[in-house]
Amino acid sequence: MINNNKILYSGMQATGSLTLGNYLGALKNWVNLNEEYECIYGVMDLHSLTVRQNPAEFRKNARSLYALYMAAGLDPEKNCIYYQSHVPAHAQLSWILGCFTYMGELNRMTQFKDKAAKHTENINAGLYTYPVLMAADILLYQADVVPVGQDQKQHLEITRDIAQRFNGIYGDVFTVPEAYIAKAGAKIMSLQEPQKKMSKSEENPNASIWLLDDRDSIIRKFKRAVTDSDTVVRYAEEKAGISNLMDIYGCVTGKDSAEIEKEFEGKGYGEFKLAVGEAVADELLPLQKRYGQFIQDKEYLDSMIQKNDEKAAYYASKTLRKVYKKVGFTEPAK
Ligand code: ATP
Ligand code: LTN
Repeated sequence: MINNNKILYSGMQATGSLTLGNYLGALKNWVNLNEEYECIYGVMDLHSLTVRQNPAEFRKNARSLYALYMAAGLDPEKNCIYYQSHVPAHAQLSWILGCFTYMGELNRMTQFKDKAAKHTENINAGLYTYPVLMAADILLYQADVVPVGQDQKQHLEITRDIAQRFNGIYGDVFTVPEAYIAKAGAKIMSLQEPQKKMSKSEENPNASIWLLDDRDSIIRKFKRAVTDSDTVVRYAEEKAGISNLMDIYGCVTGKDSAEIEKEFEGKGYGEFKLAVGEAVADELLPLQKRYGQFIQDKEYLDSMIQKNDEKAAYYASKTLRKVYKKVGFTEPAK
């Protein structure tokens, strides 16, 4: 690639608005990684289509995601931020890799099982082959590392298996990527059902914090967060709600659980929840301000998208050409 830096690749689906889980588990940890890696981030709109989308809203969400990446601190001049659907090589490589993936492997994917259970009216083939497209995303760019939240670990494992299988047959074609899962914030749970992860596609408005929620809504949602009948702020498996709030507070303030327990010793849950709400609202305010500026600057946004789409397409086409050759496709007559 451009220099000798290692390649880092990640992305998010352009489905709905981002949650605090997406932010603390992924996006926040991506900032500054460009000092160490050549960073490439996709707006994963092909993946979004596995769930039915309203076209106008979908287009808006994808652009909003691009601006949120920027607002979180990813500079599009230093990070290649592009749209997955603008680079046809993703779909092309995905077909090929699908022929090197076993149904038995896909049957084991927990995300598929969860989403199939949630969308019983639309269990489509795309939902099933989702991990193959994700493998194509990563392998196209010869990524060394892929920063994601805990829930994506299984998809990284299947990507590695597919890459190793392919390399075993055709020689060293793909870099075998490593998952990079930050300890803090790797799994932020729902505020209403702390056994479930906080999710973008959540229907209960009190369960997720959206990055663009206003201060009052953020504080109100934390006040209503489900906890337990105890009164002590303490990190423990059986105290899922409080432990989740402690994780969130820790991510935002940089404090560990011992420090947090000490800070709220002798204080009730009410005071603790308010402190978490305020800390999160304070953390998100500058991001929200930057978002407001970026989303309005149509010209700059368009120019960055265009420039980075081209860059991504260039990298991707190199890998795809190699794969076409290795598998034995006939070159078109010149
Ligand atoms: P959906 O609810 O539509 O499935 P999602 O909220 O899981 O979406 P994705 O686009 O699938 O969002 O994920 C984007 C990134 O955010 C991934 O790296 C994922 O691991 C991370 N992530 C998602 N939810 C959480 C969470 N609750 N805690 C920590 N990280 C998360
Ligand atoms: N499945 C991912 C989004 C995603 C992704 C990727 C992440 C699609 N392709 C490639 C990292 C690398 C998710 O977060 N749900």
